[in-house]
Amino acid sequence: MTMTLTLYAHRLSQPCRAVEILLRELEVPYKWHEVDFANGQAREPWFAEQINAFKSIPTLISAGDEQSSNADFRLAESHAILRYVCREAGDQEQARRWYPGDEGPRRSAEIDQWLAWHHGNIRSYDSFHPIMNLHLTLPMLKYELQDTQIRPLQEGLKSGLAMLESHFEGQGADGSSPATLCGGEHPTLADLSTVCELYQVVAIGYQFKGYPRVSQWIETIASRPHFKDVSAEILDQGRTIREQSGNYLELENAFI
Ligand SMILES: N[C@@H](CCC(=O)N[C@@H](CS)C(=O)NCC(=O)O)C(=O)O
Repeated sequence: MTMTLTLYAHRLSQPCRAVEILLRELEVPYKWHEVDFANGQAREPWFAEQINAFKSIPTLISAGDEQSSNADFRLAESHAILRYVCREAGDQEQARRWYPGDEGPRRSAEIDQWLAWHHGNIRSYDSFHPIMNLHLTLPMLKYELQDTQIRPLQEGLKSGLAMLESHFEGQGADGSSPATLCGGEHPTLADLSTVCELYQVVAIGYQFKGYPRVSQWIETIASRPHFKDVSAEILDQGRTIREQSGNYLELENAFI
């Protein structure tokens, strides 16, 4: 990749972290532009007009080539960005491990399948932002909101975790050797995207006690280079919530 890339993102956003970790893994140079999405910056008119009409981060912009008057190339949706980065990265040997593209149509299709499942399942039950709201609300409302807003998400997440656990069990992962979603030692985009999502829950201090293979898989992916650096802010945010939460979050027993 010889063009200049700019990543519009924020490190408290799961899809943004997945893209940034991949850029670093593949040693693709990029400029960083932080978008204060929590304060509504992605919803401002200039953002929709100049950056991304979907009003979301991450957005990746490849600067156009002035000499041939090519326009900038703007791409939204993390899964599309992840695949694009793999297709364009200079180090194709490494990139194909994450996503083989035309070199491995079946493996790529399987990765696509898990990415789609991640968006429709694991991500829909992400409880980080509701827990953040809970953290900021009045103490008298915390227990009530925990029941009405957090528990239903956790129940939904449990069926996804059970699916993953039995998938790994079927692959023969015995809890001592690392497993990946599509088999083989090297993780793919599917592992990266899904683990970045689950890691938000781990950052708060939740333990997936009933899902040992899933826990091991998360730990394996999270111990790769760059993962913890890019996750430092979500870990800080999670720690603050945990330290000030008292016992109402049931960190040890929510996922048994
Ligand atoms: N499907 C999108 C989801 C992106 C997304 O939800 N981004 C959130 C941050 S995590 C966002 O941009 N929120 C801005 C807003 O709601 O104003 C992707 O994978 O890129």
